[in-house]
Amino acid sequence: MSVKLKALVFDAYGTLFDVHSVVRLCDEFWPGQGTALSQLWRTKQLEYTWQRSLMRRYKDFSDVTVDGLRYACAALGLSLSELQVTRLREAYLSLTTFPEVKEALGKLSHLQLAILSNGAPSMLDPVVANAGLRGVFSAVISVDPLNTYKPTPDVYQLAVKRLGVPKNEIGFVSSNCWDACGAKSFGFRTFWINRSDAPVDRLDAAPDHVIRNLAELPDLV
Ligand code: LAC
Repeated sequence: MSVKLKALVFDAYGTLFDVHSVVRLCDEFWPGQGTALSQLWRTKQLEYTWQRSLMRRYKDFSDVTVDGLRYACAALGLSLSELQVTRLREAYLSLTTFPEVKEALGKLSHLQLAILSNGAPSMLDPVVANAGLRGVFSAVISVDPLNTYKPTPDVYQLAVKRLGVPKNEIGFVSSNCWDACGAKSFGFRTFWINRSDAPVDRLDAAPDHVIRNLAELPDLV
């Protein structure tokens, strides 16, 4: 029987906020290329967080995101103006939430709810506010003070410290399987939102629960 959870900590990008909601603007700039660009952009954005963490060359997530965009455009042969960089950087501040997010969070309000994200505070605060979620979370925690990225264990420890809740009473929710595995390896009870029916990452720290979307979460906690 699992310990009763006191808090739920959510990943931001891909879990609450749909990073691919930029596809429409990308398609406006480069017709027909939006989906391919958005996929490669996200892939490189994440790779750069892992590579920079290993290299100990932290740069904040807003700049890493732009680096991923520049790479993806170059790889796809798309010319990218500085105005387009600015527009797409801004688009990250008003990403849409997945359709079930607000209702699911409403059903979880008996728990302490928080966000723990790679995002810089200058990105997280606006995206949370623009989605109308400001009052929902007791803490919006960024990796930024640590100058490193997930899945470094120190990052997950930030949530323990900030919430004042022991790690075995914290549930961690992420659609990024490697993030759910990192959180499991650290000691959280983990919920992987497997939106695309993907296989589990082979990291010897499989998530405790695998669900299709956040609507399934309230029945499990
Ligand atoms: C985040 C990335 C992993 O929000 O999506 O931390």
